[in-house]
Amino acid sequence: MKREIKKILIANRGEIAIRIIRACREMGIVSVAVFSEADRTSAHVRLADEAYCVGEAPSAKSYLVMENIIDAAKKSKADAIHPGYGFLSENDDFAKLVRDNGIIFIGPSASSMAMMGNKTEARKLAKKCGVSTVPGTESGITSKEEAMAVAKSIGFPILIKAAAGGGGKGMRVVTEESELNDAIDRAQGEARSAFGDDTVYIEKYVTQPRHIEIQILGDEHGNIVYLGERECSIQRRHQKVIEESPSAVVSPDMRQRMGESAVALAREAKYFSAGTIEFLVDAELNYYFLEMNTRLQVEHPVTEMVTGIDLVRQQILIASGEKLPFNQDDIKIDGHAIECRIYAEDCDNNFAPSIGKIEHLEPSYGPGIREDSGIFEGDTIQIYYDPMISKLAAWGKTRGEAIGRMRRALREYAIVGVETTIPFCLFVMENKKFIEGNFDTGFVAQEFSPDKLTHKEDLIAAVAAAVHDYIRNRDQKSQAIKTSSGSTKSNKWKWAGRKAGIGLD
Ligand code: MV4
Repeated sequence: MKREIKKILIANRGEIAIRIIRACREMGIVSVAVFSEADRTSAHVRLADEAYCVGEAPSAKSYLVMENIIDAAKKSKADAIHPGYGFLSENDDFAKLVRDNGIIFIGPSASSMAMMGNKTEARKLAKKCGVSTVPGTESGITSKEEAMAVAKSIGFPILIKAAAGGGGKGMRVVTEESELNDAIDRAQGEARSAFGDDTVYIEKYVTQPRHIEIQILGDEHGNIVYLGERECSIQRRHQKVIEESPSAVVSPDMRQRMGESAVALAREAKYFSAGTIEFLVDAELNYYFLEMNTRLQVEHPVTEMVTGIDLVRQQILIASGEKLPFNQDDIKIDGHAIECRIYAEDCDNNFAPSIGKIEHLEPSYGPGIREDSGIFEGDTIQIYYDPMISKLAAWGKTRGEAIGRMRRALREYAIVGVETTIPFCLFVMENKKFIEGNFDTGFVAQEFSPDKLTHKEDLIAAVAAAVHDYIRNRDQKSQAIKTSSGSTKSNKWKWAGRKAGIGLD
């Protein structure tokens, strides 16, 4: 069935709202923003064609209030709602409510979302269609005796997970028998308070895994394709920081096997729209189904850069009832893309949120660089929402070229007013293990400490040295500038001086 989409309400904020507005504009579709009282002057509101206030600053009183979003869609006469990621994007009740109100939901069916939202149901579905899962319980555990029997048969260490969870919430590693009962009580308590459902299940604990996920696209006519993988192992406390495509360890054969597993699972769930199937990959490159995300993901740009396919445009076309315009054979992976998430956090101070006004903003451009930003100079970063303010991505013909471009772009980037994770991203891009492709989800814990960051004190000392030498040398037309330690590091110190607005030529 063909449905015409002329106007889309975007039930989100920040960079992803802007990403969707851009797709709308390219397709001749009118965009409608929603905003909380704290976001009245935010970038997504300024870029949309129309905007409606949906409530007070806290998300629970605005972006998460389904009725307010529906009201705004009706007032604006939007044909469709795009939920972005986070907020209501994986809420099957919301998808149903949208459709019950005669509005197109740009995403999968409510039943696919509900199926994948329950982690034990998703695991069962994976097993049913022959996709490997980590050894463990079939469903939620019903007694401690059952849990002990399963744990003994698969062997410690094991991991207790919440059936309603995902993203690491309510997880507990158990290394020996004596800890099991206590760990179950705690995991159930955590699951109850976080999700209102204390069902927990058990899996064998895979040590030092990689997190690799497959992007899929499906239409409402049963066509499903995979668009390669994304390597997402560089995480900090279950928060992804760097993603890339392709993964340094995935061969064409492994990509095909993982891709076909992902498509089999999506087919079983009668899935349409964009979706992601997450896998754990062990040291021997065995892969195990972890969970499925039924939304557009933060890291979708790296897939777009290596496939040339606009995922948001495809989501919109799929929602209007169109068939996918390509098949599996048409999809080719070209080159390599890396994304760095820029958070307004202080990586020198345990990644504490950094709020305040963006006094000065100097983004990076140039060959192979894409930025999906949610902020403009003069904007204020507030406490209410996710601290991710922008995503910087680099494409290269090879992984090495992409890393080189990313390093250059991170060094060019200047944000004054809030602290950001740019120095952390630069640390990763300069790390030997990262460059070799030799890392897993333990990377940040094992490799990172704040003393490995290029220190702000270094920059201040550099500026001081540059000023000193500038004054001393201004009549001598000297190009080389001496540092306080006496070594000649012309470019670096000149660069530091320029960053501080001091001309040195
Ligand atoms: C695991 C695991 C090891 N073994 N499951 C964390 C988030 C959630 N989606 C699943 N997670 C894990 N599940 C088994 N059986 C290790 C993790 C894990 C992890 C996974 C992906 C990325 C980062 C991670 C960091 C710590 C633990």
